[in-house]
Amino acid sequence: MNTKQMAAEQAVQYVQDGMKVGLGTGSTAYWAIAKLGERVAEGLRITAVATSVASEEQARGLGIPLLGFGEIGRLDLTIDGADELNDRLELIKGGGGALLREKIVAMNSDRMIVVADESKAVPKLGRFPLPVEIVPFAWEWTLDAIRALGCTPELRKSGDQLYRTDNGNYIADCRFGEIASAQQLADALQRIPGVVEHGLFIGIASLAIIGHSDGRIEVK
Ligand code: ABF
Repeated sequence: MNTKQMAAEQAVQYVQDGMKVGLGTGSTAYWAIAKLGERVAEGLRITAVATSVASEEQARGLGIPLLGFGEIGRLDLTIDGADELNDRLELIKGGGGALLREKIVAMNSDRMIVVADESKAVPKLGRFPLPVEIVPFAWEWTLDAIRALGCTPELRKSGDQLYRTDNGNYIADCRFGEIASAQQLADALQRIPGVVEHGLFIGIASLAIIGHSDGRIEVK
């Protein structure tokens, strides 16, 4: 079993009968959905919403009952991956481009468990470029405003086209280097009008489950 699978399967132990569950996105969340599918086949009764089309299709294929956002109400638990996490359970997410949907789902959940392998755990956030979703209108000005916060932003590409999120927006990948205060940076980004959302998740994850290559599963 790989380290991502170890972490993801441990997280699924927190899912109880009757829960409403948010399904994350990415190669770690994939294993959580796979395990949930097994448990549903064994009789676990849950309902779920997904943060991406890929996760939705995986869940549907496994027979996990999916509901619309208007039907399910507040979620009990979301299990999702991250690109980086620190000891305060502050996260960088959005490497896969779904940060807005992931944040909406996580913030409508009573609990979010982040699952990751050991490579994602860092003392300080910022080695991974912070994804920031911005509207296409006047993107040059928005990029200037982000740059003024002390980073080198780069618009994400997909082949020779600019990458578009599921919401039709651009992603600026922002190299800040070590982020001294995630909260201050989040506040500053939120004040820029062209910024739709950023990949800093602060005060959202309540538990992190980290798989280590020596077989240890760390819970924090
Ligand atoms: C999602 O998938 C994203 O927020 C993050 O970018 C990515 C992590 O993927 P993986 O688990 O494949 O590293 O959770």
